[in-house]
Amino acid sequence: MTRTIITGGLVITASDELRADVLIEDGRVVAMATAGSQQWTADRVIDASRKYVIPGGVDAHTHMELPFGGTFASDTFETGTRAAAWGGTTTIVDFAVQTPGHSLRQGLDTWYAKADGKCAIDYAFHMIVSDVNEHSLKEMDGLVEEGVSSFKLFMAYPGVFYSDDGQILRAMQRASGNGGLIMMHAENGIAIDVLVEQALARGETDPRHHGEVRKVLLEAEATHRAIQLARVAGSPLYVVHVSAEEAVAELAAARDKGLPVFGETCPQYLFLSTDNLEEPDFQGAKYVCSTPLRPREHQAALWRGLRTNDLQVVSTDHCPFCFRGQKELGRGDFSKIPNGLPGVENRMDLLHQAVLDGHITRRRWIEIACATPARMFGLYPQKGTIAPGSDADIVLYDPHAEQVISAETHHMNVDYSAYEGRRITGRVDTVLSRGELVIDRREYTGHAGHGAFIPRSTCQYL
Ligand code: DUC
Ligand code: ZN
Ligand code: ZN
Repeated sequence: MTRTIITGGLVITASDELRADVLIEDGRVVAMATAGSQQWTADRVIDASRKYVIPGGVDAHTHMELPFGGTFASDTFETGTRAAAWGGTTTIVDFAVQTPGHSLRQGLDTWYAKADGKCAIDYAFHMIVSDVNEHSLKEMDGLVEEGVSSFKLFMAYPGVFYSDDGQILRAMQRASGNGGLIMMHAENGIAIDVLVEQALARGETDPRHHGEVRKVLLEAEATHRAIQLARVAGSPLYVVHVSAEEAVAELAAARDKGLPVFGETCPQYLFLSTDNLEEPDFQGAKYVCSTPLRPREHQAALWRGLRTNDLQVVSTDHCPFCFRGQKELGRGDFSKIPNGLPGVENRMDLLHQAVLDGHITRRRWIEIACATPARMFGLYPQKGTIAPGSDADIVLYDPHAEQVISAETHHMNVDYSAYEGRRITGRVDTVLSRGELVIDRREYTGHAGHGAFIPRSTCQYL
């Protein structure tokens, strides 16, 4: 039996802040006590004075090695989970993909194989359903039993991931019966594709046009439609990567009616804007993702939504493509730029900066980045908190350290940073995953294969 004590830090969870010592045995938290009040013996004592002791981050939206636009997201499960650990995230929920014409089983098995033996931290899966048919609907039940209890559908990307309203309704009906949670990419992709074609015909080929054709109204319309379809089906709904004020308003109206509707936003929508998409010399391609970045006025509504709980989760939608060789596929045609931004390493730090900037409180930081994603996706209290019985996924966070985010120093396998040059106060110092040191005072001590697949229960808000 290995015993570790973390002493003298400020333990912050979604509900409490207290000076406490934390006792870990065999990978789990077994006790907490007022700092210095117990004479525990241990094999290892970790001094957390002047540091926060926080739950490891739970990033509920990543795409390691996602095939997209003729290429693959550049982080593997090995590089991406190592970078996540560097950034204080100890669990990711990645998206397994069903390829049209194939079963959910085949898609999920491909993702198990990609991740097996590669991960530095624990991981779980959602399932992207891109071919809703009698067989895949039946398969959803088995996946919920297996611990893959959430299903992403797309109202965007016709011909790739897209489902029509009838398919969406059927999947929602199935989820309402089996306890699954439907996650929605809410953009009207049929209308967007018309606008893309028209923009290209006018010679509008630069990255900024990606933001212009993917209109706020088409996000708001799809969000509204997804909510109504979920009501008809009697299913809960989780809208991913919410970027527009008008989409937040749709979620808020639904929640005011008491509907089981949830919303996630991402750091890129909180910290970046169409100003980035407009950067010259094709640099805007670095910021092409969908939903797209919005004019900066939308940021206030997103922060407000996070404070009022109209938005509950901040995940990254980490989907990195290198500028050289990948984003460049879209030179001369913005619709060929692979969609996605890197960020799995930056989320906890950016949100800590948001605490200092007065957008959210410290406990809300932990709630939106750790506790709520764990509850939303059936991982709590194993993940997302520090409490007796929880996995010892713990971050020692130095709230006073200064850092400048840069591709020169980050650990993600991508040749640029979306936050290049941004000054952050606060930095991860030490990371434990199930009691094992993965980062020890800014040294990587983890290894591929430590991370385990974690089967999930169903959404814990229902
Ligand atoms: N959006 C992205 O930006 N990348 C991958 C898929 C998605 O929906
Ligand atoms: Zn999406
Ligand atoms: Zn995504």
